[in-house]
Amino acid sequence: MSWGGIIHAFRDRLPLPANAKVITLCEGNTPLLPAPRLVAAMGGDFDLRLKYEGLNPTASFKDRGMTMAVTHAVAKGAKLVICASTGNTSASAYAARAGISSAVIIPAGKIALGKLTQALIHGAKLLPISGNFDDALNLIRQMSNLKEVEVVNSINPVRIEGQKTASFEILETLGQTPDFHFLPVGNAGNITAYWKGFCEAIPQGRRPRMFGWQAAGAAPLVDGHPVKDPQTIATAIRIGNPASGSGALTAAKDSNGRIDKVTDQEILSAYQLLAQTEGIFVEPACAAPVAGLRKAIAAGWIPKGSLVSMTLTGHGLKDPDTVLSLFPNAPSPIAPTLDAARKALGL
Ligand code: AN7
Repeated sequence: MSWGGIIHAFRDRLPLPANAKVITLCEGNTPLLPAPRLVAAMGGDFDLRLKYEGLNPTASFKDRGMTMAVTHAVAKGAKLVICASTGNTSASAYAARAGISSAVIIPAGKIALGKLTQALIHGAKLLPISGNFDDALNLIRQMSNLKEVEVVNSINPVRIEGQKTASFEILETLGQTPDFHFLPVGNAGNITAYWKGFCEAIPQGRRPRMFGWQAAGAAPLVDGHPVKDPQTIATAIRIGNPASGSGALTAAKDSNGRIDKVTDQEILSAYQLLAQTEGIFVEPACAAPVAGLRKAIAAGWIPKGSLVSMTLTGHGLKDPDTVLSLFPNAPSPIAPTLDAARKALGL
């Protein structure tokens, strides 16, 4: 049977207005890929499965929450949806699908190129601010009382409801409970959602230990206080005061997991290792849990034979500039001859 999106698949587990017209791009049902070469390269000895959320319609996990948020907004009669975003929040695509308007508040100059192009092509009104994501979210909170607009940030609880469906899919695909679940943490909506999903699907008994990863320059939950001027190459998680921070801390505490941090250098190294050992291209934020896994292996936290699942939240094509910064010297042209090709390839 063809896949009809997460609302269609999990309607009995999602709060929806009766008779709501479902706004969907058939998000969800993303692959859960084994990654033995990555584990071996890191010196581990366990089974790793990667939930590749970059294969959603707008190329990030945000689509799961946005089908819910825009379906609700349309049911309420909203004509304009608005959100603050580090770029992935896919409101513009779902608003276009619904035939309503969208506006996106973004930190000026700190949005990955691919994300900017998506918002532009879907016709969103872009409001760059001279500030960071936390400032954008503050502004959104002030706008949430305007009656003309529906706020579709993750402070909107139906977003979390949609995102929890990834946990359902992981459990269904595996047919068993992973020992650990790894994922990046920015505004902390996703880890909150995954934990909700695992708790709902497994009301009693063993659940995965949740290991969430922040970037070292933007690690308020690890450092124990908001970070005023968060800095990291992983722009998607450049967030100093996460709206769902308490949800992340609860997930870590209740699952006997942890929230930890990795440096930009560790992120960039894991980003390349994942691409080169497994053929999976992600944006830098998604490499935070990959770098975290390396740290966890080195620390001896992952027992031999464990089953580890990990969310790769967004596709690498979102952020071509980061790749180009790692490979600044494009090769110069050679003559189109066998000799020249052999020489260039060292054959
Ligand atoms: C690829 O787009 O916050 O911890 O506004 O795009 O749920 O915030 C993006 C977040 C991880 C962090 N990976 O998830 C936004 C935005 C990617 C992301 C996160 C984001 P949360």
